[in-house]
Amino acid sequence: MDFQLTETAMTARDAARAFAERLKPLAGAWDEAEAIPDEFLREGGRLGFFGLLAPEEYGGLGLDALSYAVAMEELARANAGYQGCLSVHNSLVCTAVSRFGTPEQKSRYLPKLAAGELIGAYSLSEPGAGSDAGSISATGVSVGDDFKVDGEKCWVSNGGIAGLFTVFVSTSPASASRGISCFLIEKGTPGFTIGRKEKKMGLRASDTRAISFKDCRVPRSSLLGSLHGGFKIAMSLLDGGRVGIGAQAVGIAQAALDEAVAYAKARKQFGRSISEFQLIQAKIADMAVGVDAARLLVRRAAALLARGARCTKEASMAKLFATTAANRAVYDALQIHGGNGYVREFPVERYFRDARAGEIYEGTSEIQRLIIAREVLRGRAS
Ligand code: COS
Repeated sequence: MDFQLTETAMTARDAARAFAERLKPLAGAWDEAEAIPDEFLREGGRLGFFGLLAPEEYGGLGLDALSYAVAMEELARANAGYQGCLSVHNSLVCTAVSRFGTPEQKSRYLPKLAAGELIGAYSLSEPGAGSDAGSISATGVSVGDDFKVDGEKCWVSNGGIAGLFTVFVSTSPASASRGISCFLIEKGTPGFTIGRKEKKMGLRASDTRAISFKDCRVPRSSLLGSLHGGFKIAMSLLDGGRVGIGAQAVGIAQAALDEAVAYAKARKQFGRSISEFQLIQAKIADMAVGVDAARLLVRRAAALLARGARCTKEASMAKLFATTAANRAVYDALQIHGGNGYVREFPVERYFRDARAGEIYEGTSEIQRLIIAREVLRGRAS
């Protein structure tokens, strides 16, 4: 494995870092407001951040997965709520359309997605189908030239700001996960309702909704990929999505480490800086090891993805390790801050809340372990 970043990855990192410097001071206010101001969604679009993975011929930047992961880490280090919005849009929606879309679907959606004029959302989970994603009960029934979609979906990141949703429904309930199909459904389609906004613990700037469909007619042309082929689309997209969540965790962990180091050097107790105390140093050392190891696992999975190789095991390893390391890092960073870590004046309180989602969404840590164990037992080599 080459540990040197490519020119493209370094350019992506520097561009993301420059934008991140503007996003960082705004993160606390957006967390309080539980929203990203429209002007910053537009600005992200203008700068290309909504088209990171979309092919150049459709107006995107066509970044490889490694350069993308490096950019995602920088953005999450500054403002994880904003990065969470970009991660879902790029990894789960732009990639869905570019990999599985028909030429018509690509030309209809990708230029707008890449420009950030259309924001994407991914809708798989249901109130009764979380970890067991194959058990979804929303249905799509063929009626003439259309499909009639009915059912409830939840935990839809970007739900309140998206214009295009990848919606997974059962088109053959008797076939369970082998009877799931994916439809591209536009906001405003009659019978499609955007529901309540979730009051989340962290990543609060990112807009998460429940959505529902009642007698919602969508044309056959909105089917993404093959009929009943949706589960594999959902799973293979999540491989890439999990690399994005791993990168998010690395960014949050790095931010927590940065704050912990600065605070430990500045804070004086017992007549000296607390950074001189070995119990503080042990925490800083553990955080630094966690950040570096997580970054390496994320970049390995991203490098595999960039080569077009299947990276199910490596993506799950990266997500599992990075989100665990991030939660440990934010815990220690908060502890180093003492009482000041427990109030909103200092950003570690937000990092603590933001990091928690990583062990839950796009597959819990328990599901990542299950996936890793299955892949290892099947003898899939890295
Ligand atoms: N890429 C491509 N295909 C995949 C795949 C992947 N990463 N993972 C599974 N598949 C395929 C399998 O090869 C299998 O294909 P065949 O029908 O040809 O045999 C099919 O999909 C079914 O796979 P499997 O039998 O492993 O499915 P399970 O129902 O046992 O579920 C888990 C597997 C638990 C891993 C899956 O449900 C999962 O990831 N759950 C978590 C869902 C999640 O992350 N939700 C959050 C959504 S975003 S908030």
